[in-house]
Amino acid sequence: MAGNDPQALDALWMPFTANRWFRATPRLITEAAGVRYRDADGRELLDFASGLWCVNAGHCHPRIVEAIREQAGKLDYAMSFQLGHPEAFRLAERLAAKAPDGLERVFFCNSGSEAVDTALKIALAWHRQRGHAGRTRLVGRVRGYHGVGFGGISVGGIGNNRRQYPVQLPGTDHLPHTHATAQMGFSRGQPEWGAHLADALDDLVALHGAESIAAVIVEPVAGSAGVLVPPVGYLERLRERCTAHGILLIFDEVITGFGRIGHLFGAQRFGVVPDLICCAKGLTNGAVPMGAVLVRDDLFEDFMAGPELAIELAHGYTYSGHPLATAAAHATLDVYDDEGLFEHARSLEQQFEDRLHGLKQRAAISDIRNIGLMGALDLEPVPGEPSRRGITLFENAFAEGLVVRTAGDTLALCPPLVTRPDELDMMFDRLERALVALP
Ligand code: PXG
Ligand code: PLP
Repeated sequence: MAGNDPQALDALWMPFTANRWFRATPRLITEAAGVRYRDADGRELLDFASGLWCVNAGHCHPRIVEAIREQAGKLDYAMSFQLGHPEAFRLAERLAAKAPDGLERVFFCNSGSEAVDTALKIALAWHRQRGHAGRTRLVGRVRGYHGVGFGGISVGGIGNNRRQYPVQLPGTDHLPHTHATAQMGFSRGQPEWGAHLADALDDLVALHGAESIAAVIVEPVAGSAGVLVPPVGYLERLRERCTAHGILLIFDEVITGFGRIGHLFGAQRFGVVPDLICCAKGLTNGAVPMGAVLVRDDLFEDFMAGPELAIELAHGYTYSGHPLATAAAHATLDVYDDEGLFEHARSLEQQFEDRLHGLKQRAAISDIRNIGLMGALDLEPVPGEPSRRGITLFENAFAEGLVVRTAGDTLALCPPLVTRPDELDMMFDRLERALVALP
């Protein structure tokens, strides 16, 4: 009978997982601390995926754990519409103070997908508010990942995530992605080639008219599609073309935020300021779900023009600025600052790059890419069996005591920012053994 067998794995429909494969060889994690997991068999595993790109300060950081505990006993929940609690306001102030200049308003939600939905809605509503109701088109990018809401998959550019859902947002377009192995294979950091790909926005403008386009959304570094690093000058050019056409630029920094590439936001690393930033994941170190959208101050001000008692933006979540998430975020930001984790991430970058590119001869690898503490490699697929090598690598790595993230035949690596140099070497040593054992 359902519910009585403690070993039963039947009822849970797992997200983005081959459910039958998992049930055949279940891997269950029961504890974690720092850069390590412990599984149900008591084995220790190094986490080379930072959870899913979110546990930047390491698992179960004592200060974050304590902050959540304390908050849970003090204020569990307060109405998020028409009431507030002080710590959410203080968190917004902290984020605004650290964000690129001008991004001074913060809207809270519970995930990256919700952050994307929120940003797209703000973009549409802002143009309408300004009398440009015809600006309805939303532009994403091929191979972009923006979560799994209908908005996010519509501007997203990963075919597998869209194909099953025949009804999506109308009026979306996609810029080309920036990856070209012939021009940038095995590049370290930003490739030199490809800035001109941003000019594809001009083609969309020529086709539809700038007056029909509301926003462009891109990840500064595409994460889920396998760490596609922006070419030198590309983001600058995209910023410049958006400004010229009156189109809002949204950076989806759900992965690139909170130190993953050595700064609070990718915007700061690349020196390019968008009009809105989506973030989540590392905001709370993955300990409690939370997302946020940072918005240019004058956009917010434009919404404040109507009647005093009218709701300016008809949008919000039951759990916007949830007290537990807020407490986790404050403690996480404290840890990033007090432990100097973004500086530490920058200090690890060279070792990470050298070891990553040192894998080239270890297996049939067609490309390797990296920036900050994000890296990826593409395995040559087994002919006729896509994903076979990727899955086998995941299993081999697990057997070696290492958790990695594979998607298809692409391996993505992102160590927690707290990883020590000797631990990073240990992660790569285990990965090398897992690669050498591939078919
Ligand atoms: N935008 C970006 C850029 C993301 O990377 C989302 C939005 C959605 O966030 P939520 O919190 O709704 O999942 C993401 C999430 C992977 C992987 O291994 C990446 C994500 C999530 C899970 C796995 O590539 N990115
Ligand atoms: N569905 C129903 C029936 C609801 O009442 C609500 C919120 O009140 C939602 C969905 C949205 O939930 P959330 O605010 O947690 O996103």
